[in-house]
Amino acid sequence: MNDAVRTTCPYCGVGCGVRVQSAAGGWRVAGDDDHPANHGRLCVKGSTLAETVIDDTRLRQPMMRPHKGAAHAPASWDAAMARVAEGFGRVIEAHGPDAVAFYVSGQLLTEDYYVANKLMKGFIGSANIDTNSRLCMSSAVAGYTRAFGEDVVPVEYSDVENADLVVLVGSNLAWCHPVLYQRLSRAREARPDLRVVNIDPRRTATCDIADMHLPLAPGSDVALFNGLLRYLHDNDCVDQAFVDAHCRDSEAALDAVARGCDVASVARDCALPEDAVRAFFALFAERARTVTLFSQGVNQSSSGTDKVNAIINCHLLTGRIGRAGAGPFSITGQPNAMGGREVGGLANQLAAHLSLDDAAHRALVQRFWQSPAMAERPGLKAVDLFEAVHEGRVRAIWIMATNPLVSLPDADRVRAALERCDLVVVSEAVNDTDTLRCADIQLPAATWGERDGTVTNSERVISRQRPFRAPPDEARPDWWAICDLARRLGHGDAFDYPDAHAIFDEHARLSAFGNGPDAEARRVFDIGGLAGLSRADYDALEPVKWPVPARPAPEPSRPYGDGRFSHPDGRARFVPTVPRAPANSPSAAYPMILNTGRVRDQWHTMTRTRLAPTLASHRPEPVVDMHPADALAVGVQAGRLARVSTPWGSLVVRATESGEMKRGEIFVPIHWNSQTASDARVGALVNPVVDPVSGEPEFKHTPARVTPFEAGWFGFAMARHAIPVNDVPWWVRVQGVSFNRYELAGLEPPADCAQWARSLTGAPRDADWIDFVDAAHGSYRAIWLVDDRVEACVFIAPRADLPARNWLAEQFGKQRVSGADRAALLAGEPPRGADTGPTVCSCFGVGRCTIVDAIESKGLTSPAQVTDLLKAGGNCGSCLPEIRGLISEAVTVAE
Ligand SMILES: Nc1nc2c(c(=O)[nH]1)N[C@H]1C(S)=C(S)[C@@H](COP(=O)(O)OP(=O)(O)OC[C@H]3O[C@@H](n4cnc5c(=O)[nH]c(N)nc54)[C@H](O)[C@@H]3O)O[C@H]1N2
Ligand SMILES: Nc1nc2c(c(=O)[nH]1)N[C@H]1C(S)=C(S)[C@@H](COP(=O)(O)OP(=O)(O)OC[C@H]3O[C@@H](n4cnc5c(=O)[nH]c(N)nc54)[C@H](O)[C@@H]3O)O[C@H]1N2
Ligand code: SF4
Ligand SMILES: [Mo]
Repeated sequence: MNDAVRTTCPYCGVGCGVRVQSAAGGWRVAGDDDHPANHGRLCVKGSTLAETVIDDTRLRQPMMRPHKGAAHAPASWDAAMARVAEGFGRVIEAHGPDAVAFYVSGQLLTEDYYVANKLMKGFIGSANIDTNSRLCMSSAVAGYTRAFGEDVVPVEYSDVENADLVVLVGSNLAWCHPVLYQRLSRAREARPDLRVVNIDPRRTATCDIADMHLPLAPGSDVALFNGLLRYLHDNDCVDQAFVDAHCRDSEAALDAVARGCDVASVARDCALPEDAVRAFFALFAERARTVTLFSQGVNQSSSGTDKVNAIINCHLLTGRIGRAGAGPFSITGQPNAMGGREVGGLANQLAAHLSLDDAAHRALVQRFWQSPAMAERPGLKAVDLFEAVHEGRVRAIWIMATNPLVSLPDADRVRAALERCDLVVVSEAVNDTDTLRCADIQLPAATWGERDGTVTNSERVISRQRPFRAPPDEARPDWWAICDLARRLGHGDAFDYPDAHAIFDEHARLSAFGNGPDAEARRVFDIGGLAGLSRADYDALEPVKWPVPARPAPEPSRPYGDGRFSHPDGRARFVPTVPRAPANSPSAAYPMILNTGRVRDQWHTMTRTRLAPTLASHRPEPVVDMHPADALAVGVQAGRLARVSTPWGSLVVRATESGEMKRGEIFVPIHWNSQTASDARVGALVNPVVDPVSGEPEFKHTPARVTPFEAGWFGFAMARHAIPVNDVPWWVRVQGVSFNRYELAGLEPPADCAQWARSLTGAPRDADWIDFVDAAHGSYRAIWLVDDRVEACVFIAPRADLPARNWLAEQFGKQRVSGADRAALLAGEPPRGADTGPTVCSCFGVGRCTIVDAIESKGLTSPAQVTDLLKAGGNCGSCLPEIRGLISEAVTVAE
């Protein structure tokens, strides 16, 4: 790939390098062998990026509506920005700077993020800029800051590989950070002595490489790590020299765990067997090279910040920090979550790791920016921000690169808030999202493939995102639109950037301003060495890990490798932590605990991943996953529909029993929204309670109830064209290669199925329409052919067990269907052996039945043999846990 453009994947915080090249009719995306995060590897989401570069679904010009409820009409950028500036200006003048807000995203590039933050905090003079990172790792930011005096992640990917023990806490690494998971998995194969412990109430795919799984009671992590702290203390694992020289407040933290934190109490509080707790503690005690890698099971909790500090306390006590193979590692979710932290994107931060609470820091930044109006105090955190919009305290808001109507807790209240807000501006890449529907002004953003700038991944590696195509029509970079508002508000001089490079240069200079070993505002984040790059050097910038000070240290410096932390006295702080139960406990009315999170092949609110047919095949539908005994108790059957209700909202999805759930706990994925399903926006159900320190919502723990949804009929339709399903009571849309699939259900079956199906699919009267009414079973099947090619098919039945979709999908790939296929189509039964089953390996499209057949007929006993024979698992490896599961199922059956 000589002429390939080197850029980075727009999905997760692993931050893999990709190479993009034009190919027949589109693009070819491959892993970048030279990128330190992935060394050429990609997961299935990265590998299928080319499928998502589609102009049809893009927002391609600014749109405005004259008033709420009116239709959006195209506008010029000039007219749209004039209205944004007029609206913001009017509100600021009448109600002050705190009556306006930006709500931004860890999916902005650092350059976009920097100017948004500069405009709000230094020129509008308010700190009402918060980001979706509030929902993501703000607890980690708060925990690191309390402990170290600065938000610094002192771990890198090689530490995960070089550790002797990796403790995963609240992280489904196999699905959410697949390339790092593969690196860990290979390290474990190379060094069988490396141990992995997975701490998660669910038995996730990540358990595949875990030597030990602790399915603790939801929310009980502080109790577990407090117990560990006491155990380490009682069993002589204290690195006293380190604690004495580099820490403070160890006594207070140890005092806090002196009572009630013995193994027996911990086991009770975490609902774990005593032996398991003891075995984990002993493992941790004996292995000096320990990385504790944590994610949303820790952060998204009303005690998230304490969970983080309970973990860090154990690392400080044992001196396992600032050394190779050891440290507390908050893995970031979004591609530029780390860049957002650098520019101070949260409402309680200032740029360049400076503190908004510190007058000297504010003065420093004001000097650097030459700003007229610095924010004096922290702004509103995400949940409070939208509450303020609801109350009318914030009257104009600009939302960028995030979809809060889907991703915030109590999301219906967020919709109500936006509906009553004077001015809602939304910058989006696509032309339909729940949030965009509420916008008064829609601004078309350039997105991945078009944007130019930098991102920083979980291990602090800054990489370039480079464009390989022009933005469609009027789409423009976010930084450009922000600077345009700044100009219109009278701050043109400070926002006169010709390009992203100029912004990066200023960001790099600010990081070095007042910084240095003995400077007034010393901090680890320093990329002064990247200031003054020429445009050509910036364009050619290789991935680089910060800090990058102007005068580089002789050795690449590992944060806190010298034991000097960022607090003014150079010492890290132990933070005493006391376990707290989650905010709301299950009750008689809401007896279950609703946990929410991700599936392997979808990204957030699906605006990009929903376009890739390959990604739709692994988990095509939203589900509620539950324990079979709970399902039985509430009268819900796997494969049928269930209603999940909480005090905040409800949804209806198919029930499933993956075997991963404990009794009393249910799991619903976060991805589906009003564009992809009639009734599956789980954000509407989530309790809006937040952690008192970080303001991060408790997404993993809402009391809930599950009841059967008594559908009178089930069905599905597949069609080459989009069909209007909005009048069908329940539907889910799934993207196929050359068709759309709609799963359907309702209460009363249609009176005349044929007429209903024809009108649904839009088939003309004289269509080649073949159908079959099975009166005995109350089912109906129809196929519509155009020139012997399948145009659409519809199946309706009183039961949920409808024909296999995968085989039918293949018929859409054929130019002509044969006579035998026609008969099979109508029967809804594939010819024997033709059904490959639900997809397991998305990369090579290998189905469950194919794999099970091979395992059984060839007697395969390892995933490697399956890969050799069928390729499955041979690319990204994300499906290896499932393949291993199928092998062990086959063995169990054979036994
Ligand atoms: N495929 C995919 N990958 C992604 C994303 C995506 O949308 N799709 N999003 C990215 C983003 S932004 C993020 S933030 C990351 C998130 O990555 P992860 O945090 O790994 O993913 P989640 O599924 O949100 O939650 C992780 C686990 O926390 C567990 N958990 C729930 N409650 C508790 C608890 O009380 N204690 C403990 N110890 N565990 C608990 C859940 O059961 C779940 O398995 O993923 C990133 N990667
Ligand atoms: N229930 C529940 N809710 C959660 C979570 C959970 O675990 N459970 N996790 C939370 C977490 S960790 C996160 S990170 C959030 C994520 O939630 P969101 O940030 O709301 O999700 P995305 O779908 O990533 O939204 C990004 C939007 O930006 C648009 N976009 C893409 N590129 C660009 C661009 O260049 N410019 C602009 N202006 N727009 C662009 C996309 O089309 C998309 O609409 O969800 C949070 N919500
Ligand atoms: S692990 Fe997958 S989603 Fe994450 S950056 Fe790499 S290729 Fe992209
Ligand atoms: Mo996230």
